[in-house]
Amino acid sequence: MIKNNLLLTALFTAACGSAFAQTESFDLNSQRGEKQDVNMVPGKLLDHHGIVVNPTPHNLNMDMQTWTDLNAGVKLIDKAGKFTNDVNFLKQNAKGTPLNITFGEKLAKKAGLKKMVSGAYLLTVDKKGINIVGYDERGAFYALQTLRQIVESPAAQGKVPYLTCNDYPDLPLRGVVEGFYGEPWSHQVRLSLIDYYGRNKLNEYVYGPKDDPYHSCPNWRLPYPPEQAKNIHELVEACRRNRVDFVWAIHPGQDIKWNEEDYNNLVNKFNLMYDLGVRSFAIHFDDIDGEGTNPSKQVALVNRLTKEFVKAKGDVAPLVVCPTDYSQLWAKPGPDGPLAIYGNELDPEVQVFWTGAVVCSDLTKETLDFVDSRIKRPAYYWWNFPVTDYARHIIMQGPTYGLETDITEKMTSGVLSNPMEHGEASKLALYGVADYNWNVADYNAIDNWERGLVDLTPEAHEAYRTFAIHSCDTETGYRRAESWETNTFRLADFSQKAYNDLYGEFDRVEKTKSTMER
Ligand code: LOG
Repeated sequence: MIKNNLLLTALFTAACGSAFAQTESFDLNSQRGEKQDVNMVPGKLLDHHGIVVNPTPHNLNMDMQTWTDLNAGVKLIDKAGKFTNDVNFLKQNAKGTPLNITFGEKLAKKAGLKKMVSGAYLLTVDKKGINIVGYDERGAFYALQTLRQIVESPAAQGKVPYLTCNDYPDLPLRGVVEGFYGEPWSHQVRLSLIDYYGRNKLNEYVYGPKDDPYHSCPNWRLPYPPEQAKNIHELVEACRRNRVDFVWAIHPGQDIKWNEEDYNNLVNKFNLMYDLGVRSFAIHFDDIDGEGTNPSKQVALVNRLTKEFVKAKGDVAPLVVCPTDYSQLWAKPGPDGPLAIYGNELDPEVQVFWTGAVVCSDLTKETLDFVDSRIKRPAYYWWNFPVTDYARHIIMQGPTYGLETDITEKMTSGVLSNPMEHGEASKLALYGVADYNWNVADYNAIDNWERGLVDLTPEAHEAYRTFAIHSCDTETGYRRAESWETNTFRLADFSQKAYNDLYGEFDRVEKTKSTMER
């Protein structure tokens, strides 16, 4: 489905800021509307002294005078036997530096972890060797990611300074929703992205490509064909290796009937996915019209599934739901409105998505206040960035910004980015999403972007930067700062210097492609 028609209606709606109720005969464009003002990118480039870790850790203290050389290898002491495959960035050697990995709430308390949450860890390097205590298995895995990034940093080259890092995530749910219209990601791209999530401490991947017919209409009731089923099982396994929760989403709302038959169809499909290894599920009621939009029926369905499927299975995570009123643009605000029905009736364990003031919008306290007070829980922020299904000729490469830095887990359970159909090209934006979610107050958009460019293309980051800085804005929709270092001029203001500078930049742009391909 192409989404970039009728933008005028959407722009008009956004400009007027008026609530826009869903129309009788459903038209997706009636739900369009994005932020139109372009702000400066916040933050500034920092000097990391050659040690780069993403997401930015809390409490990383390094003694740059004293180093342990790991080039001779480490002696892994892994009582739980969970991390053999995660330390292959280091040589193993029975006589090497001890690398001791443990995890668990009790040990974490004893070790003095600063925050008792999933993903928290304490990493120390001293004369005794390397010691890792995770709050949970995920936390210990994250400590290894921090260690790997330090060891691989330009200033380290296989060595690690004495350090302590008492680190934890600010927001509990950090990740990606493959939730765009257009060509779903290939299996290979998904696998590459899942590794990238693990490396950057993202912990959730919601699978919900709008144009997968087995996720949405017409085939949501049917099993996946064998080849696709096998691939989904592989994604679940890849997520497990990366300590990422794979959430399989269903989008049944356009033709669901609120009867026993369709309830059973849904449970049956969930069971098929359960058999492929899926242990987390979401139900998306976005972008639909007709019967399926009924909020009381949606809530009753999710509550019944919680009782009869999630709780009955015992090893399935609480459900996630995207209401039809997922944006302030048309959400009915009243005490009997759909969000209030969610707040009053929906099982308190269920997570609820929200896209903000409009469809593609900044994360603000204001919009979280609006939604949280109605749904009576912290919203799960579905951030429509860097998605470009409404502007498909654009490859969004700009800094990840538009996220207020005084947000806490009491206001949102986390930011879930909806990327472009170009999965690899979305990694730069996700580098920022991961950083923001982990360490909200220290988030520095420009610095993150500069680091991300180097991380993704160490050999060609200058060329990538030239391409990226000129490929940020969507031109319509969610506007983004672009080309902010390039000065254009009127002929009347011509000077040789201004001309040379501009010409130089055009020259660099022209060479970008060949440099990057090399
Ligand atoms: C869709 C989403 C799409 C996005 C951006 C949500 C919850 N749903 O207007 O699938 O990728 O806009 O175009 C959407 O955002 N609806």
